[in-house]
Amino acid sequence: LAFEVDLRDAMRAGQFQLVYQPIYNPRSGSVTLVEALLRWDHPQRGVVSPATFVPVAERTGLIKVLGTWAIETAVRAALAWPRNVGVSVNVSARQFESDHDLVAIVAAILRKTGLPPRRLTLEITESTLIEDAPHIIESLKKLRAMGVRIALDDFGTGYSSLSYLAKLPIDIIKIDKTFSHEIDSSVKVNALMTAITDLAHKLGLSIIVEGIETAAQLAVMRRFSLHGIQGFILAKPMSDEALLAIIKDRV
Ligand code: G
Ligand code: G
Ligand code: MN
Ligand code: NA
Repeated sequence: LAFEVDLRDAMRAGQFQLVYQPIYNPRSGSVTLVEALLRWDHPQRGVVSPATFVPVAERTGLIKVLGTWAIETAVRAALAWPRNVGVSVNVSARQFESDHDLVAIVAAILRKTGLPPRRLTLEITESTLIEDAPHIIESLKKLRAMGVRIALDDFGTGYSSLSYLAKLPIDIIKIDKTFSHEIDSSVKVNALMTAITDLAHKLGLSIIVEGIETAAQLAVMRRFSLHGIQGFILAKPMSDEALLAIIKDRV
């Protein structure tokens, strides 16, 4: 529990920050969307990954206040970007709990900052939706009605069938990095990519492929009709200043 106490103090001490990873349009090479990712700049431990502290924050419920901070900070950063560049923020299932009106929170952030709702995407994981909580589906519908886009993150790691996609209130599918990493070795992944992209186009969903690390993976992914590509070979998560420098001459 020392870690939990640490997290609360860290929030108060302003030790959390966001880094930003651009997502590129594979045809034009321009940046269309930017994923915001939490980092904890710990005075003793150094930079701590969200893979370590997000599960703790989820368990303790602190993810609600931390997640709201992340959405507001990302939205404020996006105000400085060109108007065709959106921002994408990860959200956890607990942020949809009934004592925490995420729809009202997002609406208030958009209202007070003036960011057009279309420029905000919220990423939810397949496992969050597979819990099939009707209240989460309801909230997603309200967010979409407001103009906010919803991305299904880590697609391919859960158990959802392709036909299940048709029922979800989503705009974007983010294909998990395990697909990118196996693409040059596996015929099966190729077949799956073909099936997923075909269906997504029929359903009117955009597709982003994440985790592209090598030139070979990039070349293979370019064969598919994608709306966004993301990965270390293109750009790593970076500070808002570094991102601004990139999008100024890439947009
Ligand atoms: O950035 P990195 O690869 O270390 O992220 C690890 C995990 O933490 C990923 O699953 C990512 O979605 C999650 N994560 C990063 N930033 C946030 C955030 O602001 N909110 C939530 N809920 N999860 C985040
Ligand atoms: O679960 P989610 O997709 O939100 O996780 C995003 C995480 O993936 C970020 O923490 C980011 O640091 C990481 N990431 C981004 N690009 C790459 C990549 O090319 N390879 C790997 N292994 N991780 C990546
Ligand atoms: Mn994500
Ligand atoms: Na993902």
